[in-house]
Amino acid sequence: MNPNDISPIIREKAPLILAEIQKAKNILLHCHPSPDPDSVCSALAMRLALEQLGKKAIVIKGDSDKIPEEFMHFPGADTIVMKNISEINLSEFDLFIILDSGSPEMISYKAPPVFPMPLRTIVIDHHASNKMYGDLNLVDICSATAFVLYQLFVLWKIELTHDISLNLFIGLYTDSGGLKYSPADYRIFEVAAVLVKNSPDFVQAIFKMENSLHKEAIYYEALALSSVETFLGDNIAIASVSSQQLVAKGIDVSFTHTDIPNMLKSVIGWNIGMTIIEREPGHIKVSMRSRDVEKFDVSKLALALGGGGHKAAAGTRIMGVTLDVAKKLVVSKAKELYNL
Ligand SMILES: [Mn+2]
Repeated sequence: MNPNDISPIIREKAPLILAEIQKAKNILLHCHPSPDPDSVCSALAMRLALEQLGKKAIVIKGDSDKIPEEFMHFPGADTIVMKNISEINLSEFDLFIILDSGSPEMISYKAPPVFPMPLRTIVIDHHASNKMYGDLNLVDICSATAFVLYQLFVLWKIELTHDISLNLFIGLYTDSGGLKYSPADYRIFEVAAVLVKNSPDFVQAIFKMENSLHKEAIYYEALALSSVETFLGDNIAIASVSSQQLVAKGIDVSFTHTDIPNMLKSVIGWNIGMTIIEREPGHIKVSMRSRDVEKFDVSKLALALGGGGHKAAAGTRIMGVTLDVAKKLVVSKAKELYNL
């Protein structure tokens, strides 16, 4: 990547973040609830970079019961500490680098930490909806947190080892939908080229991740796809699954993170694809994808419902209501927001 192509905001914040790191002794990193590869790989790559800077850092698993099995081959995944933020002693740390998390609920929705926290906090993210809640915030709206980290590491002169490169590549590749989601540009291909040169086993790593499905994931897809309903002149397609249905089929909620909203929005005329999943009674997770980000910016809908995300991909949680009530709420908000 040509040094001139590094984002101005990253160039501006890189020395400030490095100064905070140099002051710190023990650094905390986390995976966000329902972690995706960008969350896990960014945390792992940052931990390795911090080690090069002579710092002690740990990655905690966060809210999820466990890290998905298909992520456990990411370099360093075996070092993830199986704790949530409420289960660790924060006074043992002097810096918390919060990656890929637009709001405190993305650190933990079970027990969102209160800001300002007793330790220094740095937020590094790529979501437009980021609430800038850290002591220091670096938010560059781009393809992946891994892409922001790559630029920081170049500026900090971190050696892009195999393990750092593979983690960054997996984060960038997955969060950009295979280097194609908006706002993809030529820079991510240049960065991807450098990263895979340093980690030629990327093909096997991506294969392992994409081909480690459990049968429950397929059973879930069947349930979700057979539930599809359309609303507001077919503009919105919703797949919804209740916790009772999940339990009856023996499907753990960890199997509900699939690409159903994307599949739905790929249908001509279905401008927003959505899943509304009752993870457990009173806990509804909504994931949305848009096929027309100008007319149907889903980050607005997610924000109106207490969540956040990007124009093309966003989500929220709705607590304390039934699946039907949540569905009606989402549809009525969409009707209002998009004048349908
Ligand atoms: Mn991300």
